[in-house]
This record gives sequence, C-alpha cells and structure tokens, in this order.
Amino acid sequence: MARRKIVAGNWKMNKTVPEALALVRELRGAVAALGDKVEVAIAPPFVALQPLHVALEGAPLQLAAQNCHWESSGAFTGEVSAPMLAELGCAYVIVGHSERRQFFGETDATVNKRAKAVKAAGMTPIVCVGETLAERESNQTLTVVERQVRGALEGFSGADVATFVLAYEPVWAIGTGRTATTAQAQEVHAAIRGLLTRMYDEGTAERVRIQYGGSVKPDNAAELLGQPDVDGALVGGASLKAADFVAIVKAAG
Ligand code: G2H
Repeated sequence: MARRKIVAGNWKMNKTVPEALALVRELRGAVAALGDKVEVAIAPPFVALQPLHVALEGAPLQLAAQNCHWESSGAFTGEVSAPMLAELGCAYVIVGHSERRQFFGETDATVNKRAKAVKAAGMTPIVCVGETLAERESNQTLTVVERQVRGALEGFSGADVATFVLAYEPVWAIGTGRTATTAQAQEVHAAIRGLLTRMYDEGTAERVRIQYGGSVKPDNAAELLGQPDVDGALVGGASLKAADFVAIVKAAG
C-alpha cells in the first residue's frame, strides 16, 4: 500500500519569531514548487506557532508542536494544552521525543497520555521511539522499541493508530552526526510494522507512517527514504536551513 511520505522539521529550541518567519518565507515557495507528493510539516517553538499560523495561510506546510500537556487546562505552570495547539492550526504534535524522555522525565505512560490528548483535540500525534547506544550495544533495541510503542499506543483502537505517525529515532544518532545505516533503520521500521500487525492487524500496520529521525541530511536522505518501511523523516538540525530541508523533502518524493 502506498503511504504518502511525511517530512517534518523539528526546530527544537531554535529560531526567534523573526527568524522563524524568515525561514518560512524561504520554505513556502520552494516546498510548493515540489508538488504535493510528500506531506511537509514544521514544528517551531511554541511562541512562533501563532505568527506562523498566520504566515502559512494557504501554504502546503503543516504546523506541528513539539510537545503538549495531557490536561486541557488547569494549574500546570509552564505547560501548553492540546486544545490550545489545535486552535493555532497545529495538525501534528510530537510526543515522546528522546530529548523529552532524557531531560524532562518523559515516560511511556506520559507519552500515552499526551497522545490521547492530541487525538482528542483532533490532531495527529507523531510518537517518537528509539533506543540508546547502551541498549543497542546490549541487543535490546527491539525490546525497548516494542515497550515504547506498546506503552504509547495503549488504549487506542486500530482505526486511531492507522492515522498516527511514528518516528523511529535511535538516540545515539540524534544530533551526533551518526546516522543509522539504511539496513539498521529498515530493520527496526519493519519490526515496528510487524509489531503493529500483531497488536492490531495488517491493514492497520500498512497504513501507519513511520518516519526515521537522527541526523538526516540532504546527502543521506534519499537512501534512508528509499527503504520500503521508511515513510518519511523527522529532521532536526538540517531543518533549520531552507536549502537543506527542501533537499530532504525532494529526496522523499
Ligand atoms: C532527532 C532529530 C529530529 P537531528 O532528534 O527530531 O534531530 O536531525 O538533529 O538529529
């Protein structure tokens, strides 16, 4: 089954609002010129969402947030809720990014709660999973990834999950310049799809889009994105320059 590839730029804690607007001005036309074969999203910091929502009107670029809280409102100082993000035009919310797991105490249970809030607010979660270097070196990759996928998706129906995006991001490849080989990426992506078949059914598993993330660059994107179970990329560092990000989108098409 042909899955439409999705390339998303995770800007992390980069770009002021003027810088974000300037980058989007560059991206708009360049992405539009590539046609609609590949879905493209950008995840700027929260403070840039509203101005970019306005700036992106009519553009073939989806807006994504990098995280959200699981409650709709309340006494949660410093947090942002899913309905607030939906109101700003977000189509996607990244949940469970390894930097959230590593630096902010994210667990499989809180990833699940956030994914439920995202879905309830009418958006689509991009659920990140991935093993550390120590876990890979001790042959725990598939066990860890299975635990993360099961934990994140607990309580969702196959119909829900079929619309979700998963992102396999080996922690050892994030921002390090080390990329998983195409074989390593494909092996884990295929294993995730096999797991989804066991958890739901083959039809569901075939519909879920699984992105690869971790030092994706213009020069490695085509090979990674050419793998049968790699349905897109979650791009960090290389999404901060229009030319690099557009080249990756092009490689996906
Ligand atoms: C992984 C990725 C984007 P980078 O975190 O989510 O970042 O491409 O910089 O490794």
